[in-house]
Amino acid sequence: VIAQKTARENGPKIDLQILVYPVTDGRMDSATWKDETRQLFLTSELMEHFWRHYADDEQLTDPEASPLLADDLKDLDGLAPAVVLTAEMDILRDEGAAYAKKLEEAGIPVTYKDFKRQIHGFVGLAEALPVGFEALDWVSTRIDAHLNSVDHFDAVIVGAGFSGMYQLHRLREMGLNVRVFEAGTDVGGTWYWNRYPGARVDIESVAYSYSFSKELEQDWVWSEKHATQPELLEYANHVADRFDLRKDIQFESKVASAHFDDDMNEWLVTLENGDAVRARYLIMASGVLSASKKPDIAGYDNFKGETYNTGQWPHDPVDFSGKKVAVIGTGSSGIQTIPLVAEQAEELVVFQRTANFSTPALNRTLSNSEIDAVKKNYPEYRTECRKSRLGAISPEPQLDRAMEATAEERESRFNTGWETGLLPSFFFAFGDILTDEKANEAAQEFIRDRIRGIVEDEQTREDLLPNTHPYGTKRPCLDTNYYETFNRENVSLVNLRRTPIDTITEKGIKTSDTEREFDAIIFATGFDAMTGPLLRVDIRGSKGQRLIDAWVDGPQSYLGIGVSGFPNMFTINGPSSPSVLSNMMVSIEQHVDWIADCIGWMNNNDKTRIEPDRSAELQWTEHTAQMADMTLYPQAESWYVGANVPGKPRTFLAYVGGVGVYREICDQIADGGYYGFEAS
Ligand code: NA7
Repeated sequence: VIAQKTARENGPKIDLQILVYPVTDGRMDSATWKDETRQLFLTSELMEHFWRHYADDEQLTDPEASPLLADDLKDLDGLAPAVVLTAEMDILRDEGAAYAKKLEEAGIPVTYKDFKRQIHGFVGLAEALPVGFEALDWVSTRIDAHLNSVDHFDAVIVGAGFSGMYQLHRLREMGLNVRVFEAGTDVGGTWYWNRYPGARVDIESVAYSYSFSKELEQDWVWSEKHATQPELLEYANHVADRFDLRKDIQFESKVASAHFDDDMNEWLVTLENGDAVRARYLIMASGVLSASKKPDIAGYDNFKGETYNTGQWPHDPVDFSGKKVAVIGTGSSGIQTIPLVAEQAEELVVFQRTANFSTPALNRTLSNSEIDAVKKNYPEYRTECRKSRLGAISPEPQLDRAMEATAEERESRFNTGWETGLLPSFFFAFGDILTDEKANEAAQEFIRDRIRGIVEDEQTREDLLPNTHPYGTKRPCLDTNYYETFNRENVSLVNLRRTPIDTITEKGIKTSDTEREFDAIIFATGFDAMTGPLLRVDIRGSKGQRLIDAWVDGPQSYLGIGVSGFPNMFTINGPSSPSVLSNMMVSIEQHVDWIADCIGWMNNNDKTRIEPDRSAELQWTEHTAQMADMTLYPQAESWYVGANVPGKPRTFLAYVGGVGVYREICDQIADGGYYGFEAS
């Protein structure tokens, strides 16, 4: 009544009205008023006694006693936003709900909550009925949200790598108001952080590029078969300039938490510096290999010399000339950087825990005629990539079984694979390399033979032979002179399976047999893949549930896009989507387009909340695991299963069914009205 009256009579400004099971209607005839089962604590008889104390018959229906009966709310200027709370088992429930509705219809911002199974007075009985505290929390959150009013966006995107950049572009084209938060000082994601010497993409550049803009596709010229990190970063910058993306990206802004607000159906996103915004949609474009892993090596902090992490390389070039350098780790990052560091350093010692399969990248500059040929056929080329298994179509995949071919045929195909210098060569040589142990063993032996033919020192050669896991079940690598580098005088290998690291010391690295001194140590020890970038943000979904708790036994997700209990959150390339098993650009574009279409559908259908239903999520999670179990992937201690992070639950983190099949499934789900999602 006071809120109305001040608005009507230009009285003091009321900022927010908080109505706790309010009395709004002197007619005393609502359904809950008359309901026998609700005569608890506050009965109709007692309430009528109160009414009569204040008002005579005529005053009962005066809006200054019964605010519900005012008929000028729409015309009132400056009526305060309202927070309305009712108790379900209260005789006043209906009139409180009716008033909330009336305010809303008059265009006043209202948050309304009916506390189920509660009686009148429950908030004041918090000591006896703890749900009262919940109600107090709810009210204080509402007050907080009102006082600390923050900027509102339709969507917040976390990360300005290739996925966040394109997602921003798509949503902005739809007319949405979007804010991107990026920890780095500029765009590029993976290619912004991984600046180590030798960093390159290992999918052909013409395929690892955006397809959404025909003009971009035609204008940009890739100089090499596999672009270097500087060229990829230049491409990211070009795209940011071309589509004027930076104006909606806030750099040096690391997201600390994202909490879902069930009443408003929106996310409160808070940065590490405490700044916050609200958004209807939260899109995690935070990458899959972006949470750099502090290696689990004793004495990590002891070393007094220079340390580098390939995943967080300095922006200024590092000069290793005349230095004694150690590299720990022989995954893609280590294998790419070792040959270049070896050329500079006085001495390089490589610490290898697991010998990995690597084949030559045979990188080269692209000729004009090659580039023209691709550009002429780009539409067909992109279509084929999207339909394929890996999102890349060179060389042509063969489907027959390796062990049904003659030994000569196998040798010939593997040989071609070795000589094409493309990552999928060995996967594509036969149809069963990743499903049949013997087929895989044949590929392994071929590669081991090649290594034997390159490495001169007998012990080093033996140590470099990968024999702990099937080919491809740890991410295979493409290299330039990796094995040849071990023939250099200044390079040596330490096999940590024979002489494990005891500790890092002030001066170097102590293995079980000796201590070596270094000027610099390069850690190429990998990432907390797939789930790390999501779980490093304090994400809390509906009813405050933490993502880290929901995923305590491993990630569960529907399509790798959404998580039950975390409404309006989308994960680009999330766990149980093809993601890391594919050409990331193809998968990124597919997810971004799907998410944009879904948000468009929500808006067109007046829906404000969407999340996967739990059964659809469980089915997809099980399907993902079953598909992986049909392959050799689970046999390796790889980051694909989380084995590289101590304590991480072991689950296969990607969808092996292929990007073409996966896209078809996602499209069918969307066409079927977002089957498996609950939208309201
Ligand atoms: P990876 O592929 O995870 O490689 C990390 C390497 O570091 C790998 O050889 C690990 O040996 C080694 N490592 C990790 N921890 C240790 C400790 N504590 N001691 C010794 N060695 C260790 O990461 P990358 O950055 O190379 O590549 C990641 C992906 O980026 C790559 O697959 C591409 O998709 C792009 P391990 O094999 O665990 O025995």
